[in-house]
Amino acid sequence: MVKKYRFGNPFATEAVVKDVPVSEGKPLYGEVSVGEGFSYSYSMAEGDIVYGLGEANRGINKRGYCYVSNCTDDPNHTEDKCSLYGAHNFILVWGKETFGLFVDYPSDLAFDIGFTRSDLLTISCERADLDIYVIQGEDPADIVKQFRRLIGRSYIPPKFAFGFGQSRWGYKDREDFRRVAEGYRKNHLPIDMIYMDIDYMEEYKDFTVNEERFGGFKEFVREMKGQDIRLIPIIDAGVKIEEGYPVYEEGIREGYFCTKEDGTPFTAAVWPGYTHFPDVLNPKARAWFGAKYRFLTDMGIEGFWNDMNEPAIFYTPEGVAEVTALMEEFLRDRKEDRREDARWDAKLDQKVTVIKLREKLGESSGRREDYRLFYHQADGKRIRHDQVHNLFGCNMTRAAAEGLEGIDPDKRFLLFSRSSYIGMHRYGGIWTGDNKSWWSHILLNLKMLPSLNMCGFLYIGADLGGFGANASRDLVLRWLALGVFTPLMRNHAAIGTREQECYQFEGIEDFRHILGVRYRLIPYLYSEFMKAALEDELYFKPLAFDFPEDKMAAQVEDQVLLGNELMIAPVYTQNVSGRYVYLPERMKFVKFLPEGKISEEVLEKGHHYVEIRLNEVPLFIREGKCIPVVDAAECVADLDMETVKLIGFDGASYRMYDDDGVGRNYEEPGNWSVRSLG
Ligand code: MIG
Repeated sequence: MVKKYRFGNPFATEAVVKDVPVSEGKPLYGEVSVGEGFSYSYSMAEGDIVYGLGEANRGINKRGYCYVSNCTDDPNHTEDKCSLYGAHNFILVWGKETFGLFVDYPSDLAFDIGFTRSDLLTISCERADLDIYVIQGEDPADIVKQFRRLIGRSYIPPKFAFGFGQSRWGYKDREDFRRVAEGYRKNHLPIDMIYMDIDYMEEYKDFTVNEERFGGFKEFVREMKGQDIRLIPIIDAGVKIEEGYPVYEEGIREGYFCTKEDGTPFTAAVWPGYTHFPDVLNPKARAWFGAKYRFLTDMGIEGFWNDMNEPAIFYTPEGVAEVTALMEEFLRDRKEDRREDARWDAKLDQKVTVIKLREKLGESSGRREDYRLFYHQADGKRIRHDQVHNLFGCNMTRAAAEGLEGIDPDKRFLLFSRSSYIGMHRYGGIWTGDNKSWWSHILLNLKMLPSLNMCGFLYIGADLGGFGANASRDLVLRWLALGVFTPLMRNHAAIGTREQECYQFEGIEDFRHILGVRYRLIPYLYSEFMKAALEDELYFKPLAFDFPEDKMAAQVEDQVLLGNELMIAPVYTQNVSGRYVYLPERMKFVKFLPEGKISEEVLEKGHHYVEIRLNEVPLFIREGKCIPVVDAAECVADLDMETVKLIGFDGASYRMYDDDGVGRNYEEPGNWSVRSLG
């Protein structure tokens, strides 16, 4: 059962798709205080678990820390960070009372989950204009399912998007892409996509392709497709200010950009230099921006990734003016200081100026003040950006999804975004942004997976091998062995870091093997994804969801269930030959061995140490279940479904899904088949 409570005059975020009548009185379970801002607090029992928050730092159980929903372009995800790129305000409290809570509020929202006081959960924000949904149900799984029904069906990508993709910031011309394609195809490393980062564009202008480096782009897209490789270009949020650039000129003419208080377009510097932001909260501007994707689909492009849509701001003219004024003050002070009668307090003033200057320079990227300088035309009125900040990326991706639907309503496109809000899960997937080539980020990647699913995001993945910093061979292999299971499987790295394409390392056969396992598992991964999407289920879940009585299962933070048949437990430590796992029931420990063989060993419920070499992909099949595996192929189109066989427990059966991979006829009964083992 879902109850909705309304405070003040909330902005229509469109996160929720179901009509829920407003309940009177105070929200269930918690205490509310409205005055200087808003807060909801709930007193937690010692053993209560708090799940949720989607793309957030720290554990699967979120207790013991603070989180702030505030979409932020911060590439340094150290343990102390409270805000990442997404804002996903759903939590699930499980214990003394068990309930779900969704706070529909698109600006800064703070979750203090037993940080200030270990038994207190507090959710607070500045303005008391919000909807709170309280969800009651039989158990956590039921509550999440109800929440997912509330927010609508998750985005479903085309089947090729379950293949592997290679990316790197820095590929700049046809030759670079050909080299990557060759590196994969020549070495028989499976691949389906190569991602195009900002350098394919003409001076970072959206919906352009650099003529000199990519002339005859359509032909090039075809050439790559001839090798079963799809090119997936990036689109950035900011539109370059440049006379003669049609996107800029149309946006100005039609008034489709975000404006300043005085009504003139707001300017922010990002990759192209000074840009304007399309007002994606304004339905007309959104339709206009979305239709622009046609420029690339007309050339044969079938997928996109939307970046910089927090929106990221390097600096604004206003911020530069402040820094300049401070700089001038500093120089003036210094001149005075050189005079012989310089007084002591003048020196102190100077010191203060230096400190201020340093602060200003340090914060000039993503300055909070900048987000108060511009406005949207949304919901029939003008609204200052900071009040709806967390909706920008969501609506940029909605623009793209609706645009693509207009271009070809019968076709699924690949689409994912960096910034997001709940509601965006209906339009695209997400990647979790700039991580680092750190072992701890493999674990962070794992921990976010079930939380993201609870919030509706199913097509998800991290930059495998790590974006920033230099990756070692073993780290890339271990991370890929986790990425084998994430719907979005992409190796991506930052410019200036060590090259980490799978063919850059010694012992390429190990990489070939791990990517091969991904392809062998696609019948299972695709089926479980479709079940999760069509039936509002979880693709990844915490162990405790299926083993609610098991006290130990609730403690496990480094293993998750995948679909209804598997448990995964990746290795995320360097220089180890295996790891400890906890089995909440008897399972088959399965390893895909490099020789193409599969080893199976039944392990009893309890704790085990399992050996997992660098070139092995481990998984655990649950008691009485089985999964389909197909022969390896080098791209999704080449998977031969005739070779599907089952592995697991004798007597088990499996319900498999398959379709043409591009259409939207999900409900066809013929898409399902049931097979049995033994
Ligand atoms: O300011 O386009 O998260 O994946 O490679 C950096 C360059 C902009 C950030 C994205 C990253 C991408 C990079 N972008």
